[in-house]
Amino acid sequence: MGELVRVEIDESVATLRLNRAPMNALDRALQDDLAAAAGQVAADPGIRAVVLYGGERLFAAGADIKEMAAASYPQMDVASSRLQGAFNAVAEIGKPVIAAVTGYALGGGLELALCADFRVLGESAQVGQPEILLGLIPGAGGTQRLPRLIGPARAKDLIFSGRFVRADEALAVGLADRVVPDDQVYSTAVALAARYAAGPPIALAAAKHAIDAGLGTDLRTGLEIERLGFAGLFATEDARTGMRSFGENGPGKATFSGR
Ligand code: CO8
Repeated sequence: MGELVRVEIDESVATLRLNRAPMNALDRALQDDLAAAAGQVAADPGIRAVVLYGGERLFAAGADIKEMAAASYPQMDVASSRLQGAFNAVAEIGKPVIAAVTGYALGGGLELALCADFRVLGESAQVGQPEILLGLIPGAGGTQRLPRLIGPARAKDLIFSGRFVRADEALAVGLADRVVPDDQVYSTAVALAARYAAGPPIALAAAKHAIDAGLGTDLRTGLEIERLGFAGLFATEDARTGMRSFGENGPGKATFSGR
């Protein structure tokens, strides 16, 4: 597997660790490694939750501006499609995914964190979509995933201004789910991941799919996605186990096999 995104597995939690000093700039090679790593953790039934991590110093400073600067329109048409494909592979991992954000998450770095289900930020983290300062707009999901998360007006403020947002503001607008001391970012994210990892994986995948696919559609279609997912779980051993355990031992005592 690639050196620019390491897959580190500890029991049922996998960490996708960005590893491109000094800024984890998301060049083409890192994007390819990211897509491969997302595919690996998605396909491995032993992995039940995932942490995205850029290391103790920073999450990622965005696309590699130096690589991007020379691109023509036709080249960027292909390159932006490849980057969105890699990010979509992360967003579509059918397991709980938590971004552990220290330092900067900017541009494509923030857009990668937006592909996670939750974001844990360190107290000195700063996030933003500074593409406008380059004469650009976000190209890896920022104009779509950010307004869905924090609302259109707040997203427009960040995208129009390019300003950096500190952790307390990120928490207030729902861009961060938890803010913790910098040295506890990774351990907090792993603990959160481990908690979700104990749940029934097929039901977790169905819940994530129903929410994410439902948000992209109208209410009636979303409700139908939910209904089909709900009914489908009656084909799983975990649903039998969960409901039987409730009858025998009360709520929240079941151990799930993942079948
Ligand atoms: N790309 C390439 N190199 C970078 C990047 C980057 N995104 N960010 C920093 N660097 C480089 C700097 O040029 C510098 O290199 P050198 O040492 O050779 O001069 C080195 O990293 C250290 O950077 P600084 O000296 O600037 O460090 P500071 O601590 O002063 O500042 C910042 C750190 C705040 C992160 C600052 O470097 C910065 O603002 N970086 C740019 C952030 C940015 O604009 N990100 C958005 C990029 S565009 C994007 O992500 C679009 C995504 C979709 C595109 C789809 C295309 C495929």
